[in-house]
Amino acid sequence: MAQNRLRRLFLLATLALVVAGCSVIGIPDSPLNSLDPQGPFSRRIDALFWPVFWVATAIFVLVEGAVVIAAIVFRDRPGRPEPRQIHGNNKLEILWTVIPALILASVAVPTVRGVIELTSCGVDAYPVEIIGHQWWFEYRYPEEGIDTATVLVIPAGREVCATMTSEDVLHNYWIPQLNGKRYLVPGQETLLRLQADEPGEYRGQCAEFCGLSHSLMRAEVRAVTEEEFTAWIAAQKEPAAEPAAGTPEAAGRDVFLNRCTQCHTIDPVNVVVEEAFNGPNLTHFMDRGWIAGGYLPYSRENLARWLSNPPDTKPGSYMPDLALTQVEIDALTAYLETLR
Ligand code: HEC
Ligand SMILES: [Cu+2]
Repeated sequence: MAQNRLRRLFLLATLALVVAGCSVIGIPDSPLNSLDPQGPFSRRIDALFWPVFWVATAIFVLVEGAVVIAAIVFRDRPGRPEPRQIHGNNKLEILWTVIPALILASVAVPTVRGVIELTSCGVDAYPVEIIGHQWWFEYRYPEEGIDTATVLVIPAGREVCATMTSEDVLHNYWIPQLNGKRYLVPGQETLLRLQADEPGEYRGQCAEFCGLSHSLMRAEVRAVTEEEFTAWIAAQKEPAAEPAAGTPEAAGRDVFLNRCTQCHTIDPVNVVVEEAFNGPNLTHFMDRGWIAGGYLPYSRENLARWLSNPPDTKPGSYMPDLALTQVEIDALTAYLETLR
């Protein structure tokens, strides 16, 4: 008796957990809601998902209902004769082969059409490149020569065509409100169409397990108006401002020159030769509002935490603990904050 009650409680608790996992709506730090489309490509998926979901639900209710009714109506009772057997009834066998085949075909046609539509970009789409790294996303704007990270800035209302690849292992780019997920494959190129109806911030997450800090590999698409986009492009093309001699910012630039140039570019201070474990381009670091692949929001405390021991904050991070002193961290912070 007590054991039964315990088992029931355990089942209920498990169910509650599962359901809680699905309810991302309204929880501040989990805006990965694929049931809230904010652009034509996610809407295309949504428009396929709901009819299929309701057809599947109707079939489930019909089939399970028939099983339950059959089990109750035809259950064994003392003295009851065996119910009529229908095994080998050709008419029935054909019927329940043809009906599911028709249902599957009617789902398959729009699905295949949708897959084809979602995997080739429109001719006028704005081109960007997305490169996966353990554990951050790099973005390049080939028409502009811009190289940035974590936050992909796009013009709202316009299609963006991302050509994606990976520097190391499999990653997967997923902005639930804008499109489904798509792999980033080393040595191959995949395409992803992105479009947001309205300006806004759309959060994302690497959706393929890619090592220790996979869950901390986040992304964001920031859709802006056409005017803001033009201004953003112009600002990104500007080199970083040179700090005046003798200021804390200048001291920070010197620490950067001594300790960081192996992995990070700040135009016009240095240029890193492309290698496997480079870090993000820091020329306009402050524009992103995030640190370390969109995992920590920007704040002085978080930057100090990051610089003092990156792998402690983000397990396995390829930015090593450089044993920086507090003085160096303060100087770096002053300098990095000028990189807008
Ligand atoms: C051996 C290579 C390496 C060195 C040296 C290095 N970094 Fe990094 N850095 C990285 C990598 C890789 C990342 C991305 C880590 C991640 O998100 O998982 C990173 C991330 C960062 C970020 C976060 C950037 C963003 O947009 O998310 C900052 C800031 C940063 N590094 C500053 C520095 C500074 C300052 C120094 C010098 C004191 C430095 N790094 C030295 C490899 C390096
Ligand atoms: Cu990943």
